[in-house]
Amino acid sequence: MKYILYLLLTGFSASIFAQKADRPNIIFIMSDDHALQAVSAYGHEVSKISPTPNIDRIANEGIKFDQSFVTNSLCGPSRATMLTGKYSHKNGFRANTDKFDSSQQTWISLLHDAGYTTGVIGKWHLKSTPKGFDHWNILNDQGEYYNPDFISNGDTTYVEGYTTDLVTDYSLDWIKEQKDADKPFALLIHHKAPHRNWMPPIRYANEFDNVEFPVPDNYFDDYEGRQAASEQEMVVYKDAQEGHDLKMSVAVGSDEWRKDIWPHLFDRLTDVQKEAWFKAYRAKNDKMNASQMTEKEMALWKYQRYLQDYCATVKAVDENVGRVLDYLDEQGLTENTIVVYTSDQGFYLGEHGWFDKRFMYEESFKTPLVMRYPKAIKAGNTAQAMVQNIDYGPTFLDYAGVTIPEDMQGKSLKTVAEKGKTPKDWRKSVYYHYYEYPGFHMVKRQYGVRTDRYKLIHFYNNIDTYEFYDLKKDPSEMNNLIDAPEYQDEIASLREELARLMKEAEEPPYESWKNTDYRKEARMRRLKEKKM
Ligand code: SGN
Ligand code: CA
Repeated sequence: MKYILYLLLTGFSASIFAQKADRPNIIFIMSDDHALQAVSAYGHEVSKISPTPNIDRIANEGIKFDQSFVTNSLCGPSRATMLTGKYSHKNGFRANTDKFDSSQQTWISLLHDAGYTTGVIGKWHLKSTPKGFDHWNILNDQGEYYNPDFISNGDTTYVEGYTTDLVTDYSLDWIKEQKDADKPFALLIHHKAPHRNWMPPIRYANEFDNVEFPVPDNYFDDYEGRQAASEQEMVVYKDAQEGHDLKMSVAVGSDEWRKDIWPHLFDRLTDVQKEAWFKAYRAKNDKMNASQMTEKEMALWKYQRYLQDYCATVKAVDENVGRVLDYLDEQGLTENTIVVYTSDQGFYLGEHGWFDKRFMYEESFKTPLVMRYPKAIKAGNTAQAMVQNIDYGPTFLDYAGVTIPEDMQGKSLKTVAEKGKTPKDWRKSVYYHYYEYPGFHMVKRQYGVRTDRYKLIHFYNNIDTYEFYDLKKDPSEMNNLIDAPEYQDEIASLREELARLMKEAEEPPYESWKNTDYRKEARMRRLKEKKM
């Protein structure tokens, strides 16, 4: 008896408590398509008009990664990469048409096996059912901004409300259930916003009506010397739908939207929500319809409307990040919880005239990444090490004291996060590969390498062009210098570096994927599933 009491008072109880105290909780907040130009911690012009004080809090109380990249700038592929710590060709999810094999190893399932309680709430977009999670409550496919369907354990529930708020409500409820448990927890909070079609909550629908967003210098880019860039379909003033995307009404006095090929999304609003929506947009739409704009003026007007709506959805994301941080403070959980904020990729806010992502150019290749862990990470640091979304899994495993499997291709960010400095043996370049062509926005297939200063991209499949940029002299990537005599040595060494990276990543031979038909593969898969 005495012995049992002794065990209880010392070793046994201590080991349980030590276990929980030694292993941090993890809250991974990811939004969808959040450009770092719209995170004020990064200091860009847009975010000066539309600040994100709560996301900045994570940066100020932790570390901000200035050189944070994705491996494939698209939703599903990025999520699969994050979960597995592997490039798309290794985790099998190359394009949004793919289906994630969720029986494969993920950092979440490893943490689960190691005694963590795990959950995911919000956008999933990987087609297969989440595995390795004690709790999952996910949006249907892309998810809806208003009154979304949530799917949990096979049951679909229609929930009234604004999705960014709901995802947070559910997340806080779940954290509440975990906070006093003996086990640490890991929660993925995945927002739909600020993904297209940028529908703000009513409370912010007029938030940016009276400001002027600065127009990027290359908004009217002519794409000279860049064939792939000239053949996409993601120009704000050409390809954004006037109804669906820009919420423009047909005429003065009418609330009816112009072109919207997906009207079911707006139709989800209740009559009360619709009335409030029309009230918010009517006057500004009437003003637009009453004015006589030239083509150029209209293109600029569309840019303002795009940014107004985009930033209004961001404001709600930021506000909801604040709710999570406040809750951690209230519950005394801040100290022992790692909080990460990131996006599944970057996004164009009018640079090159665009919305959307996919290209290996900086705006969509980069993604915001801030991380806080008061126990181990000093406040206020900024990292210049090149990091990628393959690194997140290894980082969380490292912090949880779980062995990082050999086949994870990323590196733990623990040392970078804690020292702020780039370790001497850190990677000197990053590899990128985008596959989804043909597809939405018709961005060509491409792969490439980026060092701290240079970038080489090969566009392939139905095109065969190379682009080379000197990012120091040309940060907006307007001058393709692939034929410039003074850069030929640099280009040759970048080609070598690219080959080395592809070998290291165990990318199969070029000929084996150059012409893969991803859409056909998806059709075959669906057919097979139907037969089963
Ligand atoms: C939807 C969007 C596209 C977007 C893809 C992929 N159209 O199809 O603009 O590129 O998703 O985005 S929408 O009007 O239906 O929103 S991703 O983030 O899921 O990869
Ligand atoms: Ca996305």
